[in-house]
Parts: sequence; C-alpha cells; structure tokens
Amino acid sequence: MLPATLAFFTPESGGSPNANQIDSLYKIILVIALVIFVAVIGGLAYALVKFRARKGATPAQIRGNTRLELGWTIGAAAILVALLVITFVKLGSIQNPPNSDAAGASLVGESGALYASAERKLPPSGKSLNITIVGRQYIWQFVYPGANEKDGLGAPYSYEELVVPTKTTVTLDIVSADVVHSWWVPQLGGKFQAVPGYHNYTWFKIEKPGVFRGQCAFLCGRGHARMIATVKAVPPAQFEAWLARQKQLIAEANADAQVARAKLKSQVGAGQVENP
Ligand SMILES: [Cu+2]
Repeated sequence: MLPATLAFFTPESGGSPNANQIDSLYKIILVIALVIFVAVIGGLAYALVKFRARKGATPAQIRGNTRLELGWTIGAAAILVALLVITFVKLGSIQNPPNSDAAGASLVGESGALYASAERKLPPSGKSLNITIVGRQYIWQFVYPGANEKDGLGAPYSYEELVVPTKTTVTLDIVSADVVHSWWVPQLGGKFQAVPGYHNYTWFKIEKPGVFRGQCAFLCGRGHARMIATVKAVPPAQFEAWLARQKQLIAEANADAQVARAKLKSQVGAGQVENP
C-alpha cells in the first residue's frame, strides 16, 4: 500500500500478528496525517501566493465565517473520532493472543491455571506455551515449561537465545532479578519493561522459522549495550527435541557440579569452612 521508503519510518513488523497490527495502525494514522498535512500546507501556500501584497491593492476585509469555522471544527472532531474507533477496533488483536495452529507444539499447557490476572491475556483456548523472561544485569534468561512435578524445580532454561516453536502462541511473563530492563524485539511486537517484583505480560506467534533480534531498551547499567536478545523460531518437532536436549545438558552440568562440590568439600573439610 505504502511506498517502500515509507516503511523506513514505520514500526518493524512481519514476525507476529500483534506487531503487524501495530504497524498497520501506524500506517493508517500516518496516511491520514499526511493528507491533512498536504491540505493545510497546500492551502497556506496557495493563500500566500494568491493574496500576496500588491501595490495599490486593498485586501478584502472579512470578519468570521460561521460555516467555515463550524466545518473545520466538526471535520477535525470527526477525524479524531474515526482514529479512536480504528484504534479500539485494532487494540483487541494487538493485546489478545490467538490460539495456536493445529500444527503447533504439543508442549503447550494451561498456562493460566496457576493464577489469574487482568493483564495476563491468554488465547481463547486457554492454551499457550508460557515462557518466563528474566532480565539480569546484563543478560536475558528464558525459563521454559518442564519443571519437575514433585518440587517445581528443574525447568529448562537458556540465555540470550530464546528458542520457540512456529505456529504456536507463546505467552511471556517478563520479570527482573535486579534493576529495570526492557524486553524489545521490534518484529515481534511492543516494548515491555522487566521490573523487579512485578510481572509484565505479552505474547507472540511466529508463522515461519526465522531469527528475530532485540536489545534491552532501558538503560540498566554499564553492560546495557551488550544486553542483546535473539528469538529463534524453529518447527515444533525441532523445538521439542531442542528442549529435551537442553534439559539433559543442564542435568549433566548439575551432576558434574555436584561431583566437583563433593570433591572440594572432601579436600577442605566442610566443618573447617563453616567453623574455622
Ligand atoms: Cu538494559
């Protein structure tokens, strides 16, 4: 619809339906604003040339024009009402996640069952892949479903690269472990702050495999510039395999650490460390 050069000035999109809706809403408002801009500046330029000062000419003395004044007041109000209506019509599809496709990942659970929140939106089916994003100085951590039923621990996680399945609605709980950060992958939707002691929620749904890049968007300290994020969308089967492998690697690393810890303890003696 718009020339390609205009896309440079409009929000990034193409990754997720909410980002696409934000982008199209922006473009609708931009086009309306451009039409008004051209009309106002064109009228002004016309008046400047047509009624410019001329020797001996006396300008017409006009005081008020009720029809014209009513016209532009009602016209401007009508444009604002139209923008309001268009925005509210679009808002639903920006805030509310859709259902996953039938071909989506099967690791999708009833992520709303744990606790309710007015801000936490779920798909109509109530099912999404819920991932917790933890902002830390200076790295993003992603915690996936898959904790042990017994103690709720042992959930698989990754750093910097968030791997997700395509065709699946992914809901995000955004939190922080230290200071305020801001989660922002432009092609996947808006910006959301990670605030200590508070949860922010958003979602995305990626149709095709791809890589989407983001960057912490809130100055969080000296390492802020390095706090990058990558979202990698892979086919659901590949995601499930990746998650299982990730869980296994973490378990192996934990087992190794336990051995190393026991070895250290036997060398130093636990009693000596605790009660010198
Ligand atoms: Cu930051």
